[in-house]
Amino acid sequence: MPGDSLNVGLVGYQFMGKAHSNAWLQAPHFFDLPRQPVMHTLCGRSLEPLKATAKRWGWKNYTQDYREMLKNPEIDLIDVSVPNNAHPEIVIAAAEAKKAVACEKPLARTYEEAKAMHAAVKKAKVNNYVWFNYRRVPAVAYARQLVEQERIGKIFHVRGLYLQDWIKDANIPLVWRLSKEVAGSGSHGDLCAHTIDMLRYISGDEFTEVCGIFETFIKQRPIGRMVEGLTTNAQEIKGPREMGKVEVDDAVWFLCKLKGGGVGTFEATRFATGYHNANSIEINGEKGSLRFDFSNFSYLEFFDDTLPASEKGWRRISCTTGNHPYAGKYWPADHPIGYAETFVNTAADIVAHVADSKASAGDFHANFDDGLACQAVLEAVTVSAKEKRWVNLKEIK
Ligand code: SOE
Repeated sequence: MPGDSLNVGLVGYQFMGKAHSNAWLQAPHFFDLPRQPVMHTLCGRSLEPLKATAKRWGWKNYTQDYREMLKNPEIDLIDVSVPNNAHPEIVIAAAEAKKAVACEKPLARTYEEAKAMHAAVKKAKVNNYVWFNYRRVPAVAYARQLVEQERIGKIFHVRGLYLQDWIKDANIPLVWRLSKEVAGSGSHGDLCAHTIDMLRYISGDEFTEVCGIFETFIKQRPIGRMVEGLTTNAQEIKGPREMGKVEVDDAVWFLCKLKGGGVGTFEATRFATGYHNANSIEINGEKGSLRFDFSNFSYLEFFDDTLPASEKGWRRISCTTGNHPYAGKYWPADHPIGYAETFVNTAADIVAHVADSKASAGDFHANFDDGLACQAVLEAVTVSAKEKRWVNLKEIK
């Protein structure tokens, strides 16, 4: 119903909470939306930062108990941007309360948890969304269009790399992203989840078998909290500290086979000195190749092998024109958007989908089907690394 509002309750206000707050705030400024997202309630554990964050971003209310939001009939959608161990309880309760749910990636710590969350949204028949925000980089969405237009043809190779370096200092504490109990895995669930999803999205292909290895370079770290985001002031925490065992991967590599016959290599690490957030993917097909690198956010590289030999070469396409996905909503060509807008684009697509599931380009992706498919790949790699063997996805599902 055009003109209606969409009341959002957001759980979590740290790094992702900030990205989501900004997304709900900005989406109606750039997109003509069929419903108006209203930043109804922000939920978090610690009262003072919660109050301050609610005020800063313009959330109308705040609460320390997410169940209050579930009881409130005014709230339409529960947005979950808390650490992974808290996803299942909140998502399942929100579905049971018949709220639409938008959950951060990875869906959960394990396939079993993700399956229960998936079953809950299916049973309750509520709209479900996963914030795989890199799908909504214009260049990534354009890559998918080129695959759909059969410009790449049969896929031979895929190469996914997600490189960070923020924990290579041994003084960085055992923060939640490094806790098996809280995060489930390390760089694997945090970073590979994105690349796995990007590959599924761009290619429309599915993983069938994987073979992986994990490495943990620093086995013990001081117990402590991360301030926010991916940084902590290591200077402040030097000196004698209680140490804890690192039980997650610092880095992961895996090989994969795809349903369409292609093969792939993936790597994710938090120890790639000099790379703070380098997310890249490359696809080589029969008719052409695609390359996306987050550090060149606005560009998609395309090699069209169907051109006459004299015209062949890598093209660097600036995905900022009105014809490129999302780009026309913002600024004139070559006035680029960035990381924050991947969340704004996601929020806009969610609102359009909630308003009218059929009119808004069919099924919304990424939904919980996609979240669960990604989780199956994550789990298969985990089993493979543990048991030192190839694992077929059928063993997991
Ligand atoms: C941390 O490693 C992180 O913030 C991920 O959790 C995000 O999903 C990614 O976009 C950037 O890195």
